[in-house]
Amino acid sequence: MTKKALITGVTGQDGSYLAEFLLAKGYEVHGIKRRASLFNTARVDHIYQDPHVDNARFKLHYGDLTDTSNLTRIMREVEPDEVYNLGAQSHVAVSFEAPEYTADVDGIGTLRLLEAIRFLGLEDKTRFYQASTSELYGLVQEIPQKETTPFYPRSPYAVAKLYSYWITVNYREAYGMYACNGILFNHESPRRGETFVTRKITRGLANIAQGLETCLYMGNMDALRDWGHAKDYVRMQWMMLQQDVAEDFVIATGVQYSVREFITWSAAELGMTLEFSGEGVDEIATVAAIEGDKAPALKVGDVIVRVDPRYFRPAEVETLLGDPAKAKAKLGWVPEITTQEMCAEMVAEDLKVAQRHALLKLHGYDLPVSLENG
Ligand code: NDP
Ligand code: GDR
Repeated sequence: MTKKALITGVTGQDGSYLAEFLLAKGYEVHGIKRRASLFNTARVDHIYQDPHVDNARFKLHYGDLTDTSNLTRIMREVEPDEVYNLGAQSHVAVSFEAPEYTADVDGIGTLRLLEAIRFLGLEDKTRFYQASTSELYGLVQEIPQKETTPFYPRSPYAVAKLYSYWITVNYREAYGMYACNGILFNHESPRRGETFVTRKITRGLANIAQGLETCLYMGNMDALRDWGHAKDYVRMQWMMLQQDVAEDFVIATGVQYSVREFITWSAAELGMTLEFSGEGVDEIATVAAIEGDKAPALKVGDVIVRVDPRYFRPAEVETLLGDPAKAKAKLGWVPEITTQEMCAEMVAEDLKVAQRHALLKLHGYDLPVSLENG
């Protein structure tokens, strides 16, 4: 029997990799996408299947995590074997601007899905994965963080996700549902949203190298994160739903780096050596040396990174470092892609796009480069 999976957030970074992964495993994959005024399926267009042909295994449904009847109807239509709740307002800084919406989507949205499963009597059939997060640890109580480390959320996003974490545990305990949390540390890829720090850096520096932007404005460059590759992490999401007993797992690399280090590596991928000077809001990074031909728009002495306090958060999570020992011991999961390899892949992809834009610009077709920041 073909297994059916339902993915919320299928148009996002993880949703797109997970959909690919499950299709390759032979699943019928249903995804929930939001109505938007522009196309919002760029990350899944390559796996789109014409619904008019027979045996299409990738199906999209309009929906929203704020809409109970919509979620319940889709759940009834699909009767999935596995639900992956990846949909969220996932930007921590934005959650301070839109706390109520974030609580509704990232907190109550999870309850709506769990209740839909229960209401339809699917408790024994449908397994549920909740996209929990290292942000739950916030102001860290223990280093490194593992499944038993106490939570201390530091943003409306993290507080909403705390609700989702516990309601998932609660439905497992109260109703015997196969429901589990993956407590995932930061994971990135060339498909990462442009306003998360890694992608902001790789895209921004590639644009600067090609003369499409002049300076990258950053927030807290001292922040430390445990960054893995999204491809490795979606594999683990699936593995968590294949066990005999539902359990929660930390997924991380076990290594942490600073935002400044990520900037340094990204610049190096473009042939640049950077020199950081100044402190706090006056810190800058200057081009100290250039090799190769990836940064034709720059010369030694150019200042290409500055601090803009608007990117500081009202309450910051300074350091996160995960301990993935349980995932390794119980599931045999280890990440296959290192943080540096991931950085190189992201820079290479963003450079290709920047080079195309630069070429068009050279020939008089000046496409606007989106300067939306985050
Ligand atoms: P993205 O921001 O790339 O994707 C989020 C997805 O959720 C998008 O498809 C988005 O749709 C959708 N979405 C947003 N709001 C709603 C809503 N109201 N109703 C339905 N769908 C909605 O996130 P990631 O792929 O990076 O992360 C996936 C999940 O994992 C999220 O829940 C995130 O919080 C969590 N997480 C992520 C980590 C990471 O480092 N990436 C680490 C730990 C947890 P649209 O495309 O239309 O915007
Ligand atoms: P995070 O990711 O908040 O950890 O949440 P993000 O990449 O946004 O920030 C990581 C760290 O970098 C610092 N930072 C900046 N961040 C952004 N976005 N823009 C900047 O200019 C900037 N300068 C410094 C931040 O302050 C922070 O310390 C991500 C999301 O994917 C969540 O959904 C997920 O739950 C967690 O990772 C794990």
